[in-house]
Amino acid sequence: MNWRNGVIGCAAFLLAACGTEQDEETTVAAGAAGQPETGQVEIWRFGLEEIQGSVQYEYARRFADLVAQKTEGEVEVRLFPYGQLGGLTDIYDQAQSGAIELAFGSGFLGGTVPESQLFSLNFVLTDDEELNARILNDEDFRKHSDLIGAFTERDLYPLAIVPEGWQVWSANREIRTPEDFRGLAIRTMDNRLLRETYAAYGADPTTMEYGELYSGLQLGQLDGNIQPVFAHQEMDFYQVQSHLIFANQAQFIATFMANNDWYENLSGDRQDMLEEIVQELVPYIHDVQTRLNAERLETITENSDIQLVYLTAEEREAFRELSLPVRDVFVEMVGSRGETLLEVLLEKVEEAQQERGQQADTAEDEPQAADAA
Ligand code: 6CS
Repeated sequence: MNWRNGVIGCAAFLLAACGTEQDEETTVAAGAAGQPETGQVEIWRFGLEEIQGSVQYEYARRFADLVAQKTEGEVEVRLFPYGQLGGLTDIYDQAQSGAIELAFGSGFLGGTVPESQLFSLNFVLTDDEELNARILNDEDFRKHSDLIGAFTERDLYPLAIVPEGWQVWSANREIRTPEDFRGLAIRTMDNRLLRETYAAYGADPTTMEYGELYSGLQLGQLDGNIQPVFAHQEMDFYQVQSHLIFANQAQFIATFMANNDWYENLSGDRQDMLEEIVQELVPYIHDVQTRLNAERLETITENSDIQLVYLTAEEREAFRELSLPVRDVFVEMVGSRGETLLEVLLEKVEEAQQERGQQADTAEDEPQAADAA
C-alpha cells in the first residue's frame, strides 16, 4: 500500500501539473470558463477523502458510471482519491474555489461548514443502519433550507448524505466504561464536537491528519482511534492496536457536495440527473458499506489476534448519558440553524422508530402463513 509514502504531496494548486495528460489542463481551463466547446467531453473532478477500495471510492465509481450512462458519454467524472489533492482541508478548499466540482466532506469539514458537525454527534440516530441512511436522505432533512444554507454560504452545495458504517473504537486496552477511557489519547477528526464528546467520555482527544494516523499509533503518540471497520483494515490501523470496540454510538457520515456556483450553473436537466443518481445511490451504498465492513472485519480477524469487544445495552447507556450535554455545545457553537437541523433530525428519528414499532406490532398480530394453513 502506498498511501503512507507521502501521498499528500501533490496539492491543489498543482492539480494541472499532477495530471499526466495534456487534456487535464484543458479541462481546468474549460471548467473555469463554463461549458466546453461542442464535441469536447466535459470533465467533472471529484475529490475523495479516502483511498481506492473505500466506501467513498465505491460511491464515486458508481456515480461516475451513472453519469457517463445518463449523459451518453458527454460527461466524464474523474476521481481524485485521498492524497492526490493534498490533505483533507485542501480537498474542501478546492471544492469551495471551484478547482474541483465535486467532493466528499466528513469530520474535518467541521472547520469549513460548522453545522456539518451535527453528523458527529453520538447517540442521535437509530440502531438500524439502513433506516439511518433513509432518514438522512429524506427530503425533509437533506433539502432543508438550513442544511442547504449552511453549505451554500460556504460556496458548497450538499447533494447527498452518505453513512459509511458504524464508528468503531480501537485501542490497546479493553474499553467498556468511561473509566476505561481515562488518560487515553484518542485521535478524533478535527472538529470541536468530537473533541467535546471524547473529553466527556473521559478520554484525551487529539487531532491528526488521516494520512499521519498510522505512524501516530505506531509511534505511540496516540493510544486509540475511531474509524469504520473498512478503514481500520485498509489503512492498516488495526495492525497497531489490540482491541476493536463496538459501541454503535455513531455512524461515520460524509456529505457528497458540489461547488455551489458550478451546481447553480448546471442546466435543470443536469441538476435533475444528479438528484436521480444520488437517490439511486442511497440503497446502493448502504449495501456496499455493509458488505465492505463485514468483509474487512473478517480480514482483520484472520490476519491478527485483535480482540473484538461488543458493548452491552447497559454499557452503551453510560456513554449515551455523557453524550447528551454535547448536543447543547453543538447548538451554542453553531446557533439556531444547527439547533433546527438537530430538532428535525431527532423528529425524523422518532417518527421512523414509531413507524418501525407499529410495523413490528402489525406483523405480530397478523396470522403467519403456517398458522393460517
Ligand atoms: O478519520 C478520518 O480522517 C477519515 N476516515 C474515514 C473513514 N474517511 C475520511 C476521513 O477523513
